[in-house]
Amino acid sequence: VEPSPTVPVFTLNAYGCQRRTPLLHHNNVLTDALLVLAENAEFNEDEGRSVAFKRAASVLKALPHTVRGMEELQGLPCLGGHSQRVIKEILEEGKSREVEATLQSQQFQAMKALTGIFGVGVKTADRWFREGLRQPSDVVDTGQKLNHTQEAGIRYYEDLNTPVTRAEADAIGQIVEEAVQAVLPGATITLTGGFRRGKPTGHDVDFLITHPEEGKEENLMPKVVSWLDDRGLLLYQKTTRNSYLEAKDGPARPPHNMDRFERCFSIFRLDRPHRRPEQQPQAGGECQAQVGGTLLGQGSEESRDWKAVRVDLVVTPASQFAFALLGWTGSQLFERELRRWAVHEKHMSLSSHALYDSTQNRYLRGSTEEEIFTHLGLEFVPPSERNA
Ligand code: DGT
Ligand code: MG
Repeated sequence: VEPSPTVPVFTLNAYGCQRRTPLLHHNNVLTDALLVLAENAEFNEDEGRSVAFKRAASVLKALPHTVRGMEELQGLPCLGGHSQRVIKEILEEGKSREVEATLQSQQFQAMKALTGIFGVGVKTADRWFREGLRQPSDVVDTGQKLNHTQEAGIRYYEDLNTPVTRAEADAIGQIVEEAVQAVLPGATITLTGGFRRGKPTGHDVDFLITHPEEGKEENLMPKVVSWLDDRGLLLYQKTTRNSYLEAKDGPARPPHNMDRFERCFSIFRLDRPHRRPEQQPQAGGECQAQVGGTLLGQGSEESRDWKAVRVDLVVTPASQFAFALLGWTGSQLFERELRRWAVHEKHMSLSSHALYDSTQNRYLRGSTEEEIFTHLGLEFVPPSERNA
């Protein structure tokens, strides 16, 4: 069908990393709906379907106008038949029956609540759902066997499901900065993840730690963690060593896109700022983390003067910093699209460590994100436009 001349035809590139996707866009009604279906597909372990809905939503996020009719979608990439049916129904009826039914479904609601527990993935949540569990309190009441991560996830459930604000992220940044300077002067920390893309809130706070002199960063993580732990600032932490030496398949091809940096998954105990100075605890005065008496339930809001916040710390050698920065800034879909572009369009393999060119059989250096985009033959996309 020829596009009618009165319809503004707007075209977009096919890969999310070729487009600029701002945080605020014009099609939230449509993208929210498609992302519900994407999440539901994830709960059903249908990754292909989930990615298809996410790609469709991402295209709508990059449009400079609000979509009002199906004819405006002509020529746009990544809009499969299912996504188009959902969009059409919303444009015509105001809502999609499939999306409404999903939101109302017991399975979706339970999976959302159960995967909302830190340390609980889709597989565990699904097993619990089949056993009749619907919410975190059911997990406690039925005495499910939990690992340490999940125990922390249950204990701090409410806090960890309350968005982290930018102010809280900055407060955590000051603490991490102090810790890093204390154990390795000259090391630097960089806020990445959603906050670097300009998001006002996040589910966690992501930091990269490096030192300009290659090698100086080795064994830094245990020292940073001890410094924080000694001051009672960590409610939970799990550190994984770097594992480049064990790698047999080269740094650009880590399995399952998991990277091999020294990494610490943690939960910080962040003091709430809205107290009078005389109520502040003495520095270092409280060494033990306060833990709620019962497993589930953190006491009333007023009784606590701190908040549990998820923080990811990653230590990277200087030579890999730009790759790590690009890899950790996200969005998740933007990252996925970058890797897909690299493989399918450039015969390259991109990770948070390196970029390998299979045509030239060599690694390509990159000391800035801009250089990496150039190697990939892509126009540079600033972090604030990577909200694919
Ligand atoms: P948020 O925290 O939900 O507000 O949103 P983001 O965008 O900060 O998402 P997050 O914190 O899950 O991850 C930040 C970025 O880091 C994400 O785009 C993908 C990347 N990332 C997460 N986990 C890993 C990992 O294990 N390895 C690598 N290489 N990248 C990861
Ligand atoms: Mg994050």
